Amino acid sequence: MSDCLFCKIVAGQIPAQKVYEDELVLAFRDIHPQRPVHILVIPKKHITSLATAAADDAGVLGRMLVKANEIAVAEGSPGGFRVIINTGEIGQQEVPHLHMHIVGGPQPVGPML
Ligand code: D5M
Repeated sequence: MSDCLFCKIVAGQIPAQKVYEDELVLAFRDIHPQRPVHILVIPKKHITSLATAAADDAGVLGRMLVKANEIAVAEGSPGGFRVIINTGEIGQQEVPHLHMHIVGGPQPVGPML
């Protein structure tokens, strides 16, 4: 999608602090981190939200989850992390390109986000 912020990051038209990339997914640091570790993992193809994901998207959705621990450990959250996928208006999704937040880091424990 030409006017999608995260598609522009995938295309290299907007800079991002990339931390992981493969043929299906891209991970980069959130511009407004809520915790010491706050990474967004996105599908490279445009999927608007979890609500519009199709059965064909199972592979890329699985990749996002399977890579989460590796990314969290590499970014400094070896003791665990939280995964959040805000979806749609009720879910307070701001950017209409599916993304998974990984939040964690050396800070304590307690409600995150
Ligand atoms: O979260 C959308 C998230 O996207 C929010 O935490 C800020 C982040 N964001 C917005 N623009 C950028 C850029 N350019 N780089 C990195 N991170 C960005 P949501 O779940 O939609 O509320």
